[in-house]
Amino acid sequence: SESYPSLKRDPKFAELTQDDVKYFKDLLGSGSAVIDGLSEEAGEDIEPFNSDWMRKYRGHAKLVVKPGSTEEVSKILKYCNDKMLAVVPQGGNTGLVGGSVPVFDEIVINLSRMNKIRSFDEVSGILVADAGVILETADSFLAEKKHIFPLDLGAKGSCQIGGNVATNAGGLRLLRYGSMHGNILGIEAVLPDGTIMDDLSKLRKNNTGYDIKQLFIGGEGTIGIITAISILCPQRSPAMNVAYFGLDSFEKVQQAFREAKNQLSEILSAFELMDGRSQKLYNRATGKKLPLEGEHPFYCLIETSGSNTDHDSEKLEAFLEHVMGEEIVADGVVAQDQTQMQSLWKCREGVPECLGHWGGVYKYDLSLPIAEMYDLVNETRDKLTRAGLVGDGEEHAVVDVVGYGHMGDANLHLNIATRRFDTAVEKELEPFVYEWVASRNGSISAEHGLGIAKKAFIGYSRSETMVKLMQQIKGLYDPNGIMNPYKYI
Ligand code: FAD
Ligand code: 2HG
Ligand code: ZN
Repeated sequence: SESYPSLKRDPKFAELTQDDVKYFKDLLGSGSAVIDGLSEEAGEDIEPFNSDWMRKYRGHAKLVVKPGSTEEVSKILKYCNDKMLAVVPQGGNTGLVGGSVPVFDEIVINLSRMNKIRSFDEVSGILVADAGVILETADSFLAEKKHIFPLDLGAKGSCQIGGNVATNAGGLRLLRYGSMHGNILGIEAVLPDGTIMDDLSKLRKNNTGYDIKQLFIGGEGTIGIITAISILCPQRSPAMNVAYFGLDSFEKVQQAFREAKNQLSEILSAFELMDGRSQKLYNRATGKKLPLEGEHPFYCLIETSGSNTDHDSEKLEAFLEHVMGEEIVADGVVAQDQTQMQSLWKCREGVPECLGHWGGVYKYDLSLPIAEMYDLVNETRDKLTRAGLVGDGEEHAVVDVVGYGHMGDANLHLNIATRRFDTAVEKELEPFVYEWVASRNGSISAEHGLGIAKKAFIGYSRSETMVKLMQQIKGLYDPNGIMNPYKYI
């Protein structure tokens, strides 16, 4: 691969032939369900499936298949397993660790045609849906039924619920609703040999042996393809409030977080962090005006959701009075309507996209002790500055170093916005960032997974014993190693 000169294609995998393509066309029809890169005219069409959201990782697949049913996924995998053809499961291709695109010529199995809601129970709140349903579509469907998908993230318009489960995505409301490991009640998946694993349970409680579906949650497509999920969806809160604050120090951000938990308690549904630099770059890249007039080193976005508007407003007002009175918060604004709510949220959700404005972004997604979270951003910025890499002119590779993320989950997103990917920058960043995180017993991947970007660094967060156990599981489910090779383990 161009991105990874040190990796070699594993010769145990077969190369795609015209006969293989014929098999898939016979199975799926000759329409758009098969993109045949062996034929000349498909050259352009196959490109989007070969490169990731950041345009950082590029593979060389010559075939994309889009199954329309679980049975078709089963037939595709069985064929590939028998022929030793390597595959990559692909959802909305919004993953941030290069896991959803091939490294060499792996066949892309794209789930976008499997996009049906199968059932919804208004009493239990349990949704059963195909893996390829877009997250926003699932949430809009649930909104009509006064329910909410217990996950929300900036890529909701493109990512798929199967991809969300495969990455165990965390997102903006984990603080309130918890992780996929708790909310997913059942999974239907296809194993590499074509076996359909029907574990699409709708039970909240089921202590009958190992909970095998958990291996698929965050499994990043390495042991099978998720074809459907069953998920517990909470009631949608009719009362929603969003507030955006400016704060003068990270100490004050922590105080505000404590106060929010204390005073807003069960109605608190998000507590997000954005540093001043991330907001400045958001403004520079999008031209959108920031919500507050003055400049502050830190900003927070707080969301509340509850069942009673008066009750929530009373709590929020008391909270605001307190944090402003005690000078924990320097300035703030509360959204007055739906449009304002969305534009406040955009200042947080829009950050990952705007940072790509100048060229490439180096992304680190870290779990850290909350008190030390921001020290890493300062130290990284100082290190790159000392190396002469940060500045306004074209000669400087780095535009700025910013920190933002899910404060409520102690999950920092350290992003280095650059004008170009540059080995001088990389040398300053790695292994520095990983060592820093490991020395504080943090995680080098809080929510995005390992994919290809982070796979070599698993040892900073997991012991040899844990990695060995993972390898054994991989070997058990995928003895031929055809599922998403070169990644994860
Ligand atoms: P893809 O990118 O297509 O795939 C991701 C991985 O899952 C790959 O390894 C792929 O092989 C595998 N996979 C996909 N579908 C299946 C399947 N059906 N069966 C088995 N394996 C499968 N993540 C967070 O955790 N929190 C955030 O707040 C967040 N915000 C984001 C904001 C933006 C703007 C972007 C671009 C990304 C963000 N992400 C976030 C990254 C996140 O991982 C993805 O957005 C999402 O969860 C991936 O879904 P997808 O359908 O795009 O999967
Ligand atoms: C977010 O929280 C996403 O916005 C993306 O997880 C973070 O791009 C990133 O580093
Ligand atoms: Zn995130």
